[in-house]
Amino acid sequence: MNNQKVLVFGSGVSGIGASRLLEQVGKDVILYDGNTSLDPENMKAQLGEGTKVEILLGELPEEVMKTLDLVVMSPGVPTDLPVVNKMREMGIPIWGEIELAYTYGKGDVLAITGTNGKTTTTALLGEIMKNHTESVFVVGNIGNPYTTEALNMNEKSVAVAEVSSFQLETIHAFKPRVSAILNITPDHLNRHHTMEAYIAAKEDVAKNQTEEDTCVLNYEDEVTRKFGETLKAKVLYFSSQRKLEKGIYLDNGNIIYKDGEEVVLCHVSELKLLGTHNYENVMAASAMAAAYGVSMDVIRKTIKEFAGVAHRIEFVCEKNGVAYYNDSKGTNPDAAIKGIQAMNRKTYLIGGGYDKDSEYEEWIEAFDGKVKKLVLLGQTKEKIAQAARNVGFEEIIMTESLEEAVKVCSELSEPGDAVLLSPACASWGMFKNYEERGDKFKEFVNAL
Ligand code: UMA
Repeated sequence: MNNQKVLVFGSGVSGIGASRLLEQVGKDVILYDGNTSLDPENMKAQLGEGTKVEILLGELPEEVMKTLDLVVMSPGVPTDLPVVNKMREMGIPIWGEIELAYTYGKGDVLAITGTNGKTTTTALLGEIMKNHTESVFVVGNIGNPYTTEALNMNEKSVAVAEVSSFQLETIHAFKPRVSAILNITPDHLNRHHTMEAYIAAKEDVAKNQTEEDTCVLNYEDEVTRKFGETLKAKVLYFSSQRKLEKGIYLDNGNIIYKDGEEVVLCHVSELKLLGTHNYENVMAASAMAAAYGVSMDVIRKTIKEFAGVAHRIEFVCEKNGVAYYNDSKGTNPDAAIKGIQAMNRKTYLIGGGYDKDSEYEEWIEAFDGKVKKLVLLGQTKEKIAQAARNVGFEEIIMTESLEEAVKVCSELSEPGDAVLLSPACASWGMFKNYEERGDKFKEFVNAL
């Protein structure tokens, strides 16, 4: 890359990572952010001691634009802002942080995109790869910017990258050895404007892949299934609904990999992850690993051990035959519906918290006979109790704290039951954030 003067647009974790990388490879860097209330000193501190990165806030003057050889966009900055269009018209190349990291990173890339399940699949594939080889980096939308790790990679490294549609809008040469699109349903339409544009951004994950690469796709998603027919890369489908001629699928609860002969990876009851959406994530990660050449033994061992991403239907432990799950990330009724749907045992459900003006009836209707007691706490407990009665659910216990809720559940539950924290509410008022709430829950459970 010969470009000398580079503007990094956006000063969040992504912009900081990109600026540091660029500075390390000898570029003149301007870190730019539209938000004038940011503190430049704080930004300098994040960039590290002795940084020469110039900081610019507010309007971006045209005189500055004229000096630029390259712009590196943060994912959250829309690519059709007037100022970005202007720079494009001036002929300045516009890259995303993924393109930048890919340019300087070494080794192979395994990239995961999709509307739902990206983070779990990325984390699981990261674990599989760590059990397969030494130098593995789990990066991207998952929260660890790819740019932060790029210069630590060598020829034998593997980057397992979660890539969002925002990040894919600004790739050019980015070419994963193995890619996956898990599913595509409407999301982020305020940014992409149309479903077509959103789909196109996701599909770009495979645009530079060639015959020696593989793209893993969901056979049960019409969009991704059809996309597979257009690809140069090898395609490996996964399906939770039917047997496939070639690929990975669920058959009577068994996860089967078929490339010629059928290999049983495991039965879903051997997994710690729960719910069909998670079985799909397991299949996608396994298919990607298999396509990369990881042995079935390593895949099998890792998928059975994987307890999920922290706070998302995370398996905590089993005590006295009762399985405890932490779904503190279930901060709204929609997310909490996924939590209860994933349970395959009778469940003591802990809910309630900060009031975000949500309605709870739909959540309670999704209990589907599985909830033995709804154990409530926090500001919303009366409101949820009322919603429950409105839809004919009366099995309610009121508590004063999370600790008390855990205690009540442990006393009432019997072997074979589950206890699930999936509050359908934010944690504020009782905890700093959902992470702290989930960590406390785990602490109370482990202390039982
Ligand atoms: N900014 C401007 N002008 C604008 C918009 C934003 O100057 O018009 C500035 C803001 O003032 C702010 C900065 O841009 O200072 C924020 O940049 P950012 O939104 O790209 O946020 P980062 O902190 O850099 O985090 C980004 C991803 N954020 C988004 O895509 C919104 C993170 O994904 C990602 O983990 C991180 O890079 C590392 O790669 C988060 C996310 O919400 C988790 N992703 C979406 C999702 O998962 O649904 C796509």
